[in-house]
Amino acid sequence: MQSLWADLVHSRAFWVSYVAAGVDVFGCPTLHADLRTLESQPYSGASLTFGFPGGHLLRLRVSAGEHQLEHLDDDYDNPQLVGTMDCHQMSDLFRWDFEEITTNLQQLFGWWQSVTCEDVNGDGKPDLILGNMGENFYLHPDSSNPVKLWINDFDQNGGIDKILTYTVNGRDVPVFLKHEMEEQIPGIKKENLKNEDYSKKSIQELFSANIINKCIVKKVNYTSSCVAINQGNGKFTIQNLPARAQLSCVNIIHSIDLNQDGHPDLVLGCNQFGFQPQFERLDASLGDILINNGKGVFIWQDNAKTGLTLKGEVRDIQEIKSKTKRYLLFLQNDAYPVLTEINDKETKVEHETVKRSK
Ligand SMILES: [Ca+2]
Ligand SMILES: [Ca+2]
Ligand SMILES: [Ca+2]
Repeated sequence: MQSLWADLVHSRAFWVSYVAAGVDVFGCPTLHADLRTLESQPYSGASLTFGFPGGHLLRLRVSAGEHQLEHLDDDYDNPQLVGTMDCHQMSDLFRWDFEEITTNLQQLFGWWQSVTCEDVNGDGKPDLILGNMGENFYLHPDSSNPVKLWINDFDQNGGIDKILTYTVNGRDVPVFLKHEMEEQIPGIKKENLKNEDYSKKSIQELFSANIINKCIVKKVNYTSSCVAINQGNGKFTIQNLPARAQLSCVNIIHSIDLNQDGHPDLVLGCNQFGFQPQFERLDASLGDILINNGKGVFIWQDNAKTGLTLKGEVRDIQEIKSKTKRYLLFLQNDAYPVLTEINDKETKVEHETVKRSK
């Protein structure tokens, strides 16, 4: 997150960025930007940015100068502000002017981890590649069985709490067990509820209507990483990425024409380990390479072929060019960066761990 904002502050291309923002399932702020596209847009006046606080498409007019962005960077680090932030609040916070556009993405509430903009089918309209939690996570919400995050001061002790629920037979049932809930919301211990009774109750039965009605409720109904093909006029066709790319979350998407056939391909950085124990880790990806068939359909490449063996939590991918060669630098959480040389002919990369000199 820090590096992203550093990019925003130091890049004079911020007004052409694509931003996805929202609050993730654990209440953490999520904000993602793609700064590479629409570079020919003018500095001032209206510009385009897309935001996804659960599927909303926003048009952003940025009038803020660099000085203000530096100020915003400071603001963003304030946890009280970001804790319940959505894009409309961001608008106030950042003094950016968001205008909502009606699209068919508005029903697509994901655990969005990343977004990249690229015209993947070559029709001249920019499409969106959206990194999500994938299809291998502990919770499997869908459009009729959403996971919800309920935010309120449930025990009225002055501190904001959050409760995660999933849908069982149309009821919103807490994900966490009674003792786990009590750790977070000690006030509910006073209820003296038996484990057996607790396990049968929905959140609406555990708390009064007065509290429930005042909750901020965020929902997730879609976990696949996907490509949103832009049909124009706010209409997007959703294509899920291949099944093998759904085995882990997609933290970072790097668009690059790996095989030099004129069609943008994708390199995905994946994995997250920091979940609560019952959710286990998302660690099934070694880094994914997807080759574009020219129509925006991506074909997953076997790691034995691509040479990628990234076992860590990949957080960023940067392209580095020399006069004759192309490289990808993978940054992994709590691990050495990995530098790979792209072998254009074989869609293959050669690994080299970058170690700090002592
Ligand atoms: Ca397109
Ligand atoms: Ca509380
Ligand atoms: Ca290609």
